[in-house]
Amino acid sequence: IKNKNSSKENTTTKEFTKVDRRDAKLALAHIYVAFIALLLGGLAGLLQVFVRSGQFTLPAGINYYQILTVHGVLLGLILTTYFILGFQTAAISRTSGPLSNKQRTIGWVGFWIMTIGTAAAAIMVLLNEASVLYTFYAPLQAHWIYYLGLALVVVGSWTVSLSQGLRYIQWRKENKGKTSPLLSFMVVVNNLMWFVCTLGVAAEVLFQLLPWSLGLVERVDVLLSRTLFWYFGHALVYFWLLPAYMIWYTVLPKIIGAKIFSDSLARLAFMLFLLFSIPVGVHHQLTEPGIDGFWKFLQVVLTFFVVVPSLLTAFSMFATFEMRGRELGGKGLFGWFKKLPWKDSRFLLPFIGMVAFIPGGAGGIVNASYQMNELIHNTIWVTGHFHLTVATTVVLTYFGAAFWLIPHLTGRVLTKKMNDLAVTSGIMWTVGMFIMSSAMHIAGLLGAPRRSEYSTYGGSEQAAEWIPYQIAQAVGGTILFITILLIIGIVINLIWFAPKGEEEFPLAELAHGAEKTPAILENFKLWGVILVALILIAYTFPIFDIINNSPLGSTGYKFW
Ligand code: HAS
Ligand code: CU
Repeated sequence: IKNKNSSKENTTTKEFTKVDRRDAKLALAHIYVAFIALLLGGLAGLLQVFVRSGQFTLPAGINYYQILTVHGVLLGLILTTYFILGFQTAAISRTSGPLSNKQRTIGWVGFWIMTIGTAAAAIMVLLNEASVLYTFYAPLQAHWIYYLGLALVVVGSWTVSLSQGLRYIQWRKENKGKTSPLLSFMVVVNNLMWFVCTLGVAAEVLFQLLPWSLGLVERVDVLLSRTLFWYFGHALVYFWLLPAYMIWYTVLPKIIGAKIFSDSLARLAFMLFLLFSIPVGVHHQLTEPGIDGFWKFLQVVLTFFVVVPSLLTAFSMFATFEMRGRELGGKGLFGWFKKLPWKDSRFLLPFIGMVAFIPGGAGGIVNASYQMNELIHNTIWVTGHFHLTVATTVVLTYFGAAFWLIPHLTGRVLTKKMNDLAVTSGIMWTVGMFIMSSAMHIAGLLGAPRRSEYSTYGGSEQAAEWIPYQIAQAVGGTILFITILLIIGIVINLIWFAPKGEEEFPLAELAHGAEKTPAILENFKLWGVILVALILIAYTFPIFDIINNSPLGSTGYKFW
């Protein structure tokens, strides 16, 4: 019987449940690179915690800052960007439909530009010509090929995003007046945010770092370069987070047998991220001289705005879980909690990620509060913060998704045995990260610096206090590395050895009776104008001031 009241406008007319083999290849290529980066970046992390424990010295003249660069670049930039673009390609193909040949070719061109850039940057780091960490702060100066390589990664990522955007535009042309598929919409918002924020780092690399490292100019304006970097850098962390939110909003409800709580709320949250992710970068520069207090204040206020969509997300996820648990007969205040599918790795890993985001997000609010930032800035507390946010919330969600996405793309299935191993990996990750990240937070409050090699600081009493926490970090880090090996094992199974079959790309429907999505949420022109206005308000004066009041700038330094 047809339900006359079902809100047809809100549902996609066509379902693309069967994977398109050619799109699957493109998505998988990205995911392979992501997991290679996980293995190598994880190994670098293991070496780092060993060095910082004071019990180990790196062999063969390898330098601590070299492996720290490998770790940050491979995990923070390469693993994330490749996984995101691979996942998004699959998501677009699943919700808007298979890419056209032209769109797919654009995707492949982007993939190869990124990969050539990654290889170029990696070679420079391995040659010890670029031990400048993933933030590549001037006046530390790397070999120009390192900067060029990272620039190619950015240009390649634009190209891959373009192929996704073109498919979305095609959908909208073919389905005039209809609300676009939620997941496709989210992909496009994330790509737009990425494009606008990467303009900052592209300008930094192109106009400042490349001419300077090539010797065309002698000096670089350090404050300007850092400001352009953080214009990009804060939105970067949301570029990592939004794919996790895509999975929370559209995939998790399906896995637990529920529907999407509200399409409009999810779209609104994404639009708010688009608006407020960029004009907040100065909260990474609160201790820097040369930016007027008023602009720091304004960007701190905007930072508190960008917390709102995360709180919206927390609320609607909680509501989805509770409603489903009660539907299954959960009684009392917390009875519903027991009804959730705890043994399903596709649910458990992202769920642990959500729980980790409660202290992770709270730590972010501490960081953004000017007075408290004075205490924690440049301490290892910050490292603890981002190991909860990106290295737990985000990557546990990615892992949970990889366990259905990879077999979906390779035409295999996640067996019960692999699922159980995946659950174990989630628990081990939680234990390892809890130990490591708690130790980092506490040591940070005791004043331990971040980004620094082991040192007793000439036998100082304060530094002696940090050592037990550094040993705890080594214990946590070791558990994490063992977990990475287990995860790589599962991934290898899913690529080559799991039984053939059809693993679904789980995608929830909208709850019945949900309100119609207001068309204004898809009005990219309107939001674009507001976005540009916010960026101009938050950045014009500070950048004008910086350029006008800058001293000569700095020559390059190579300390390693
Ligand atoms: Fe951050 C530094 C502020 C979020 C990553 N951050 C960093 C760095 C990284 C990073 C990598 O203002 C270091 C960069 C560097 O190398 O220097 N951060 C924030 C704020 C937020 C925030 C206000 N950060 C993130 C996310 C990241 C990330 C997300 C990666 C993915 N961060 C800062 C600041 C600094 C900083 C300063 C500079 C510090 C300095 O001085 O250097 C907010 O977006 C957080 C909002 C989130 C919440 C939590 C909502 C909770 C949810 C969970 C729902 C759970 C459910 C389950 C439903 C308020 C959504 C519940 C079930 C149960 C049973 C309980
Ligand atoms: Cu930030």
